[in-house]
Amino acid sequence: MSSKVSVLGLGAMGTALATKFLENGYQTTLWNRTTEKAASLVERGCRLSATIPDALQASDLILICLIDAQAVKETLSRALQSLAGKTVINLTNGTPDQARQLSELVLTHGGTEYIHGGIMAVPAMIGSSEAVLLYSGGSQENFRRVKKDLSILGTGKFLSEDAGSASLYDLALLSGMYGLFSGFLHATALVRSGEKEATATGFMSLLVPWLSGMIGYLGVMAKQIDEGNYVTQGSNIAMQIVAVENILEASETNGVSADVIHPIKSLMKLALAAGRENEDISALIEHL
Ligand code: FVH
Repeated sequence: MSSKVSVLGLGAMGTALATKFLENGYQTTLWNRTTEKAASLVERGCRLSATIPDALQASDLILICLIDAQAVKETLSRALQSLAGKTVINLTNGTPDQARQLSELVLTHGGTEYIHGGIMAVPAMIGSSEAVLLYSGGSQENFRRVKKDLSILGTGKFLSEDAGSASLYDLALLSGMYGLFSGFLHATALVRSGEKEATATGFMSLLVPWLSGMIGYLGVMAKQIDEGNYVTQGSNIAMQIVAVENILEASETNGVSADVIHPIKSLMKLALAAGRENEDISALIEHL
């Protein structure tokens, strides 16, 4: 366990991370491109580094949370000589390949460890057990050395020694979330377009139980996918495409964009062309 940490990046998330370390008694050193953002944390006891090398030299445990991988690369490239002996935890969203490239950059410049993290939480959740942080890269043995430090931020899950693994799962989980949000937005727009009095909050009493039921069905679909057996449970694709076409027609009539619905119709058409009319919607995975 370390008693010092340097946090690079003081956006909404970096600030939440630094706050938790400070509250847990760590000597917390900060660096941010825009130094003014550090003011309130410095008032509370954090140290502010004027340069990136200074921030790296202040601690052996380095947390990075910037907007994207390019910003991380640019930032580290200005302090490569200070990476030796450092354990770098990069919590910046990115692709698996970007994580692997950053891992190589850190390790070839003498870094002790590069661990990539995917934060499955919003800033207000940081520090609670509901905040799940996925980690990968380095060895499980080395992860154990920093596990206690990282537990301050939330529930940590080490996935694999491949630095890209945490990003893969992070992006996959976000993909699920954006699919859900897209459906919610379209459904709400459709209801509001057809009912003058309808409100988004009022619609929740129908939408939430419906989606909860459908979430329960994901387990059935997952089993079908794993077994490669898409025999319908009663809702075949030939029937479902008719409903999707009706959604598209009603949306057009009401002047609601159906941009988020069109892709599933395209996939259904591909599945039908492949003779899958009697299969379940899980079969669409074969066309992704
Ligand atoms: N906030 C959230 O809900 C999500 C939750 C899940 C994880 N994400 C990821 O966390 C990364 C940072 O997100 P953030 O919310 O802190 O983002 P911002 O508040 O926009 O802060 C961005 C920071 O990045 C710095 N920055 C931007 N460009 C550069 C650059 N070229 N060189 C150095 N630093 C750069 C920016 O600095 P400044 O604008 O204050 O000077 C902020 O520190 C992100 O990957 C999320 O996907 C958050």
